[in-house]
Amino acid sequence: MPKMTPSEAFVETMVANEVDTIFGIMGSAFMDAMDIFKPAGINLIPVVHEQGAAHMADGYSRVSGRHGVVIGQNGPGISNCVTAVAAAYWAHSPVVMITPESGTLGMGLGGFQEANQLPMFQEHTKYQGHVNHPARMAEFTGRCFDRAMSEMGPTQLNIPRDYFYGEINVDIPQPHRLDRGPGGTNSLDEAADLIANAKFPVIISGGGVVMGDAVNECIRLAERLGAPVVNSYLHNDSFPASHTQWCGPLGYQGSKAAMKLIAKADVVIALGTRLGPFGTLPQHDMDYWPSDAKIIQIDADNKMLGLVKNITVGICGDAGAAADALSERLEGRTLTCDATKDSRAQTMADEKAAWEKELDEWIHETDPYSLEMVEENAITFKFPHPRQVLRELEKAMPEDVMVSTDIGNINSVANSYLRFEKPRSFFAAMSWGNCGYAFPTIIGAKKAAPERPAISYAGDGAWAMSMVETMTCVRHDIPVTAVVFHNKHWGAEKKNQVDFYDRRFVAAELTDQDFSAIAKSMGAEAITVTKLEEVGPALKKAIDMQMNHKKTCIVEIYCTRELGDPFRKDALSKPVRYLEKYKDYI
Ligand SMILES: Cc1ncc(C[n+]2csc(CCOP(=O)(O)OP(=O)(O)O)c2C)c(N)n1
Ligand SMILES: [Mg+2]
Repeated sequence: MPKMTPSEAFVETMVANEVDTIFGIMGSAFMDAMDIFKPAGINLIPVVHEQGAAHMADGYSRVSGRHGVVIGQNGPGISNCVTAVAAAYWAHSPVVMITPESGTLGMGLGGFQEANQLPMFQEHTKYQGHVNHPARMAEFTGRCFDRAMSEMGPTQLNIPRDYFYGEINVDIPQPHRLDRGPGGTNSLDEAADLIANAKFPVIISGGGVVMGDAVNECIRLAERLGAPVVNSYLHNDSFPASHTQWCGPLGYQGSKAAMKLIAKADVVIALGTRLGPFGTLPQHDMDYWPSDAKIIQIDADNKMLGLVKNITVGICGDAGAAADALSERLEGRTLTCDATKDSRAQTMADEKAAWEKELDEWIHETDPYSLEMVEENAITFKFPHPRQVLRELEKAMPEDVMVSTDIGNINSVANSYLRFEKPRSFFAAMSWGNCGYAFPTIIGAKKAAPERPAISYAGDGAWAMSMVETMTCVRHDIPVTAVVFHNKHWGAEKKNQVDFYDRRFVAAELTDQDFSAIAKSMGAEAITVTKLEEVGPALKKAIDMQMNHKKTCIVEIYCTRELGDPFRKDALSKPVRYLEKYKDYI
């Protein structure tokens, strides 16, 4: 076994895992290893804030399917990453969070930047490797990289800073990757029989189809059945939008066509989706989930089978291999639904056309508060309506685009207007739902796929949380396009104050900052948009800057202050007060 230092063992194990990019901010805790990143072929991209680094690692791995790697200084550098690692967890991204820790000889004495770093990430990682002896550096490093892939989520590699030093004899472990299969024969046979007897089967194409590169297999199964395919919540890139059987996304601000069609299902094939609770809640005042339907759920993680929804058959398998195994079992068989293929195709086309028409006509929100905002705007600024802006952006999207969206009212409404032709194109904060997600994530995505146009969406509140990473784009030549919806309030949460708290606005207003000027001062380009007809040309110009001149451009779009349906209608209720002091607050 060759002699080396633990730093060398750590770096060589990353090399064995083909790591060439790490996001983070330097620190003394890992400087001995950092010193040899360059000769190892590893580029450490210094960011502005470590949360941005972990989001970048998430975006990087969501586009490429490779590991996203983050590193920071022990204590505060590491705690800055927690929010973003949680987002990566819910996106199932193979992010490896490297957390150098205080030295073993001082731990527990309350020294500088000392923290117990494993509990911080306990809930947001699939595996935590703690290097408990310098001789085991390569072993734990390798295991963190293996488990991030096999467990489909972030892992943490915790390294006491004194363990980078010394002399060890070690063989660098080679990566182990799982060879996944279609799932058990019995469950596949049972599922095929259910499908064969289904009258109105519907497929939900989920994140597993994206991550498993299984779109073609999903198409094959869908075409054999002539079944509608709906995207699971925020996985709008899991089926090509141009396909006649694509019916749009379920969930918050999703497609009414998708919801109406799945409501008719007698058999649902949930392919690569955990059927997360938020993603199947009633929307548009429709309780569309087909409670009497038989559900076939396919997930690579057995723990997701039947967790949220009652299922009839659970298949623990790879989305692509399972879809193919089902298609093979259906080959040459006459299916009950064959007889109605044409009429079902017509139903699908009709529902899709009705939803498109509704979207085209749905220019602005029509609740009393929004109407007041619209009226006020008509005599003051004359800014465009968010829905119209989103439609114009949709029309101006370049081919092969990657889009990330933030958390906010306009970003959520965007769900209806974001359609994709290929997987690994749409990145949202998933179930974690943190503001400040979209911009750093698209920077990581762009780093992994520089040949693809990259666009982030954010509201003015969320933008301000994350805009400092504009400097990362400028400093390190990672050109992206950032769309900022400027409506001068924390709209999404304010909507709850409109609906439930009698418009008693607390902490909801944002005063008007000049985000274009701020962006320019960070070295980026900026376009300010105040009229609808400027939206499309502004996006196109910004994409031209990104693709042909390697320039980051912020497209700041002023919008009316109207607000679409709120996020958590399901979880809020009208206030009740018992104390005299608060009696009017109902
Ligand atoms: C980190 C974080 N803080 C707070 C929230 C709660 N929250 C959800 S949406 C929202 C408002 C977002 O405002 P903005 O970005 O301006 O978008 P808008 O809703 O106005 O379109 C807030 C505060 C959150 N989701 N994440
Ligand atoms: Mg806002």
